[in-house]
Amino acid sequence: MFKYVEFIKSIYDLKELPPPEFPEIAFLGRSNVGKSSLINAILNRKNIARVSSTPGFTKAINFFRIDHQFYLVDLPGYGFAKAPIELQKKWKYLIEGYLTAIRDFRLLILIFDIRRTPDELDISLINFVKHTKKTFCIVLNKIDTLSKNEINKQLKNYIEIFRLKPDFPIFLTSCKEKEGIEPLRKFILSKVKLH
Ligand SMILES: Nc1nc2c(ncn2[C@@H]2O[C@H](COP(=O)(O)OP(=O)(O)O)[C@@H](O)[C@H]2O)c(=O)[nH]1
Ligand SMILES: [Mg+2]
Repeated sequence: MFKYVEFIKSIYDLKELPPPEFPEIAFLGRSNVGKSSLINAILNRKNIARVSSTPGFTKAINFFRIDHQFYLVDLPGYGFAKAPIELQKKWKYLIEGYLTAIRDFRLLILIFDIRRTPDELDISLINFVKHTKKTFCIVLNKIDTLSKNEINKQLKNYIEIFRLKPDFPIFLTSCKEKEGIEPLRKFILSKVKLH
């Protein structure tokens, strides 16, 4: 369990990135997939990352430092249909800039709502992430909303559509029921401690 959580800063421009003094674990997902809820669940905090009932666009990258050991990086959500084109450009600039910057980068956690089947936007994101050669894993969240059969069907869909290898790390979680959180926490720790 992670004990000590410090908010470091919100950045709106790549010039403001904190020095790469700690290993970094980043979270990325479409708006409303439960990214904030997942960060809260992993840190066992009620509202470190703000949970919203209406999907909105945060344009900042938020840095938290966990146990004086690593940065948890909350990346802005994407795919919000009503986002103005300027904001979409800004998102691309921030994400691409961050993921290609020289950092002690350890893991990108890509979060999806398991009820949604990936579309072109998700596929292009995965292709971009593969292209950066960063280590990443996938979280299929909101499993409490589906039956066991439906969960397996969607799991298969994701593997097929994203062309993932059989041993690719995929985590099934419910932030609502606090299910599947511990394995993800352990995975994060294993990435932070390496090197
Ligand atoms: N049923 C269910 N709802 C969830 C789960 N995780 C998050 N939510 C809900 O999904 C909505 C968006 O969550 P939020 O964490 O703000 O998503 P974000 O936009 O990706 O940061 C909120 O209403 C959450 O309560 C989950 O595992 N199961
Ligand atoms: Mg959020």
